[in-house]
Amino acid sequence: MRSPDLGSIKDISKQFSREESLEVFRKMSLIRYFELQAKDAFDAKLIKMPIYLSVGQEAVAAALSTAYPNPHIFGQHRCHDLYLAYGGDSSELADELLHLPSGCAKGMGGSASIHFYTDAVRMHGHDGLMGTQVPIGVGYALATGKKCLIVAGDAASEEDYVISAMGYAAHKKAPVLFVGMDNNLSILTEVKVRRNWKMADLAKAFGMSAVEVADDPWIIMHYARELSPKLPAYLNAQVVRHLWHSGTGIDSAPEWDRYAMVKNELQRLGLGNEAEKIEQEAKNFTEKLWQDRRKVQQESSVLV
Ligand SMILES: Cc1ncc(C[n+]2csc(CCOP(=O)(O)OP(=O)(O)O)c2C)c(N)n1
Ligand SMILES: [Mg+2]
Repeated sequence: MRSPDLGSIKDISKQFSREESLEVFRKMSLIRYFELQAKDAFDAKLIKMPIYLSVGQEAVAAALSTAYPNPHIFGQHRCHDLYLAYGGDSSELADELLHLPSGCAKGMGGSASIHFYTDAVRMHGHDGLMGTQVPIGVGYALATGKKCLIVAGDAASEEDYVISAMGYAAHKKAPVLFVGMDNNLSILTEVKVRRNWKMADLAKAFGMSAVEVADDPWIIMHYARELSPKLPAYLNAQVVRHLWHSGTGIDSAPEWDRYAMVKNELQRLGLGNEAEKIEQEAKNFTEKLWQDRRKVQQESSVLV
């Protein structure tokens, strides 16, 4: 069953410092407003490749980057959220989407295949085939012994090679936190049409610790910390995709808007003014960033 309250714990937000709560909201705001600017650029036909936006799904990446720091990251096609939350360069992501050679994948990867690898942010690019990041990430974790974060959508998780890789990771104790970014959709097909089992149950059957919760960032932080010493482990997060699978359209009102809910909660915690300031800063920052990068694109020859 889907619910914005799934797995909620009363007053969980009060267990986190004011700095952590505001840090998560800062990252959510960066993602939300960066993505809305990317949407504008796409609508203005400045982006010629398919785009997979994270609008609505911001909270999980923001919370993970705070509570599960510095992993090797293996994401999939919808991954602007992970990239921005973990500190990927926002200018290089805008350039990537605008096909500029200064993009994080030299303008050749586009939205689905962003790659950003530095000592601080270790995000491995995706090849566009659903779920391949899972066996690749498991192999990486086992070969290097390094802590990994592997994120897969509710549909990608159904691929046979994903399930077998998870079973192997459990057997060999790979240092991986698996996160199911579960927006209930494979393009337009809901989970209940596709299967009668849950990823968290499957992970448990393999012997992993596993939870299924909604995308409340305080809950995600709580479980990310609880699961970290027990890797491999699995966290299924119910999220809401506000825009089309690919592109910028809207089919219907979202099931919930976690961004607005987090703002309300910050108000309840007495952090309303700080939150407003953070939101305004994110709006200003991303607007200026995209204006600048669009100008660079205009002056280049990439769209000729
Ligand atoms: C192996 C493979 N099969 C089909 C596709 C086409 N395809 C791309 S994304 C997608 C749905 C992905 O759903 P999910 O993993 O839940 O991620 P979401 O887009 O919902 O974030 C499909 C069917 C593909 N890219 N790769
Ligand atoms: Mg999905």
